[in-house]
Amino acid sequence: MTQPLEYLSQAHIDKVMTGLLRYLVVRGFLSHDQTSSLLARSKDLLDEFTPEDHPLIKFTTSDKDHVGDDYFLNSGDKIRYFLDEDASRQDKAKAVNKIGHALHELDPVFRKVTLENDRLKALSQTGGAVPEHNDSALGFWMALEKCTPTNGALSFLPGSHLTTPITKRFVRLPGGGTGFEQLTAPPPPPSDTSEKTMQIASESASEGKYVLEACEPGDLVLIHGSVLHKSERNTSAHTRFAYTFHMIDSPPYAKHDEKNWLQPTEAMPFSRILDAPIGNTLSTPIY
Ligand SMILES: O=C(O)CCC(=O)C(=O)O
Repeated sequence: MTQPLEYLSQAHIDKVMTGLLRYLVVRGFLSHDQTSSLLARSKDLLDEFTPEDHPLIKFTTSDKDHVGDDYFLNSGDKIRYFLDEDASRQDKAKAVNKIGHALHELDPVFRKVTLENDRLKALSQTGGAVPEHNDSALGFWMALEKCTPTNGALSFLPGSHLTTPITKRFVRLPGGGTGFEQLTAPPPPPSDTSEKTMQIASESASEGKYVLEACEPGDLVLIHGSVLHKSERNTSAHTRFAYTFHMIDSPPYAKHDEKNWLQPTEAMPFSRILDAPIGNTLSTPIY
């Protein structure tokens, strides 16, 4: 760690790095004001959404996959609305599953807590804590409301980062649209992982017992790129707003593959949190 963080101790980091649960919850990472402003802005964005203009609703007779793919693939430098599978058009909060993908660039409130946030910069300098993987990304997930077992709190499969290597990737297909590409040789676990650790991880993952992580508004969850995680359907009467983004290594230290669905544009290149990588964390698969 390059500098002490008042909300995250080295002991806490060490516990995560040596345990089977490869994610890290930082309680109260966002201040009350930050959390409220993100939540209020999210609700404003929902209010601004006009379902009748959404291409997947407007062009009901056209090729839905094509329209949907274009709407998604060209959203990297825009603020767009992605609908739930069984979207009810009456209730926008229920119909919209996600708003993205350039909130952190285009929306001043989101920009402030993402790109102009000293706490986040300091956290990113926490060398070795939760580094990113070559083929995946380090997830930052922030609860904007209370997350409970019935409103879609995240859960994680202990040991899965060791036992379930990434075998496929979501790509832009040469003929247009998106699909999954099989990885021929997923990275093996590091040679210094002991047999005992592998055995414990494998037993734990095969039990399939996910650990649910209830969160309070403002809590941050850092998610290792290989750990299996999910959230169940929100069956409650309560919304569960969350803000999430991912970090990757950047040029000249790493090349962004042209097959990745998200592509920087000249008008909107990827923003940097750090000017230079933290030595040994760069593009190193960490298990
Ligand atoms: O918010 C969710 O339900 C899932 C988020 C997630 O999986 C992620 O940010 O990686």
